Amino acid sequence: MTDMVTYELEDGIAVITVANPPVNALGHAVRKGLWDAIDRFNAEPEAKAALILGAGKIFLGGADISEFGKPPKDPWLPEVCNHIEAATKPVVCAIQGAALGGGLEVALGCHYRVALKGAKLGLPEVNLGIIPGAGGTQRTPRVIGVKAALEIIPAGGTVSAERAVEMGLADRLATGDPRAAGLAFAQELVAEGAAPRPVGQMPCPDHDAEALAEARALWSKKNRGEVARLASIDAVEAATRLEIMPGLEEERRIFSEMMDTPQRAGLIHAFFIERKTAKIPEIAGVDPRPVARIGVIGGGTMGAGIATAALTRGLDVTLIERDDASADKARATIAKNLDGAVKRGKLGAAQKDAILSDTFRTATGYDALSDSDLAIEAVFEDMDVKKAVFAELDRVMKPGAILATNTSYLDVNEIAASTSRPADVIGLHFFSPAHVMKLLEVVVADKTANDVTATAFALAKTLGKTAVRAGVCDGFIGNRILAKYRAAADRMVLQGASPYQVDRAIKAFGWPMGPYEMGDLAGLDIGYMTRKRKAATRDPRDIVPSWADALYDLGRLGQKTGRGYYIYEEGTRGGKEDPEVEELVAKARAEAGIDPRDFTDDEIQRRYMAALVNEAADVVEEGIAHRPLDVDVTFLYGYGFPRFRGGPMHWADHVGLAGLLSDIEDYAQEDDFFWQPSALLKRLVQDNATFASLNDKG
Ligand code: T1G
Repeated sequence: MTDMVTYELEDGIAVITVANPPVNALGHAVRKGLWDAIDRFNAEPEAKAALILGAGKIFLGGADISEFGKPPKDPWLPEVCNHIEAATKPVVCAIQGAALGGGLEVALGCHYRVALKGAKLGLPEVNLGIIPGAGGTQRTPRVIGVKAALEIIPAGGTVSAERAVEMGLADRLATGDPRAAGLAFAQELVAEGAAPRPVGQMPCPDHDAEALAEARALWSKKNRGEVARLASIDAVEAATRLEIMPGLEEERRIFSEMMDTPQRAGLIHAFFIERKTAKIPEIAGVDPRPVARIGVIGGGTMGAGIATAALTRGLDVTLIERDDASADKARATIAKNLDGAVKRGKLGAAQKDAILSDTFRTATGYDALSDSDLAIEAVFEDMDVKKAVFAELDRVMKPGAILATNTSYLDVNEIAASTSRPADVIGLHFFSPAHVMKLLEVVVADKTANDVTATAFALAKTLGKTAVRAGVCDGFIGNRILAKYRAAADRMVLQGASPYQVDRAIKAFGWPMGPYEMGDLAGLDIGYMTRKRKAATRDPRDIVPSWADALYDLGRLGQKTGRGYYIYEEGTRGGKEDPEVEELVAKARAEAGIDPRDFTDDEIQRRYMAALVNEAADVVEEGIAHRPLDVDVTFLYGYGFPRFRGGPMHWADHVGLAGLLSDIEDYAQEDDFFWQPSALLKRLVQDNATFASLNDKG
């Protein structure tokens, strides 16, 4: 055994416990320990059955992802599972908290399984760009059938302990201590003379052609572009025609194929970086201020969304509106949001009622916030309006309370300076809908105290969001970069690409929408207002998409008016291309004296991404984003960047920074105003370095 796997005999049961905090990952030492423990169990006549346990809050969290990409060391996990299964006496496991990936595969190598209430059992491998590689695709369908296995494996999903027992994935449901539950079950099995029940020896599951076809159809559309989900279906199908050993070989073949894909690298990068954004020096070891009661100022879409996010996570919310009618409207919006959470199974109906009667209230006077721990305003995006709100907050809120703004671009330093307590002021930039989108940009102003920043990150965790630290600039991280690649798209349209071709090419790259569909969704008035706001300081060499202003003048604001770049008809999904838009673009080209040229989809993707990465490099260079990984997380969680590509900076490393820089230098030949190669990008190329090399920055 190793010190990560202990073996003790208790009343004839060999209790084998894995202890590898924090998640009992099945690293080499654990695998070796399990292998040796089973050898000892087989050789020990006093041991009539074995019980495998995971110490701490979860059973086994899966293979050790940090070992991926390194040469695997014997014994491999599939062999450990086979070794457990081949034990000469019954092996039981007790699952608390989670049995995920290899963790569930170890459980399936056992002969019997008891699941503790609250435990999650699942095979999330496809979320990492691989497939279950230790028997999961072969044993799961043998135990629960192909249809049920396809409910879990290509989805990378989990099932509850109750559902696992219903499906037959676990034999028993228990409560309390996993060791006691496991021992009781093991003793029962010994008493009834139960024999080992190797899953691998169960017959091949029926070839459910319909379920396989349905799964293939579903996963060809969902998570578009990801290969592992479809490959996992092939592995499940193999179980219907191959005995266990050839089936395990086929699974290993497909697993190894997936391990070599850039998607695996991208998805694992995404897995690790989402846990790193909170690891920044300024809050290391800093205690957050307690936040139990918050105030929200403004009950529009954003304010109501923020209030909903806080309420569903147990916070007490007082929402301030200017009058009773607006307050009632906000309450109705929040009630509707809560209904959605109930429908999605995220909230119980009784919880919703309790929220609306107990922890949520509205008021029309700021004095109602006198005992709030934090207030966040989501009022009209105008500096004077914001300053007036902050003056009131400054007047009424208790010492130590935090004053936050949800502004998406205004200068948080200027807002802070308008109060008597700039150290307590911070930006909390939510993304709409605020109760759904995971990203929260924590905008740290010059005078923001570190414990206020720490409180913002703690609040994000409470709200189930992923926080990214951002510095103060126009648009912070995401919107500043968005403005750049959005402008690159407009330049391509002016040069000859159709907006519709741009959208198609960008969706083919893996984005959920192209820039023009996105504009129609968000509302073309937003872009119009931004252009007007920047008009006074616009460089004369810059271009303005006059066709976009024309659409605004025509009242074509996108989906909300039934027409924008696309025509939206009742009852039809998506929009239809609009020849009138093409005419507006042609007019703009003529006015600019441009003879339109063709673009390939590849060039559209390259230019769009080059603009994104180049601006992102500046954002990192200026310290607006702490590291490239913070840009990756921003785009994965706030802008729908395809997760299998790991984030824009990971993608840039993958395609090669030198090639990107060379493209940008070529583009600069035609337009050295818009295309200015980032100093950081040039430095990295010169040093033959990558963005990843900057991610370990403390
Ligand atoms: N390997 C290595 N490190 C892991 C890990 C893993 N499997 N899971 C978590 N960590 C780290 C994580 O990075 C963080 O590190 C710390 O543990 C706490 O994590 C052959 C090949 C288990 C539900 O996909 O879903 O098995 O930031 O904050 O909220 O078929 O972690 O502290 O330095 O998330 O309590 C399949 C992934 C692997 C499970 C616990 N398994 N992990 O949540 O803690 S592939 C997974 C989770 C596989 C086999 C294949 C969650 C959790 P740090 P945490 P948590």
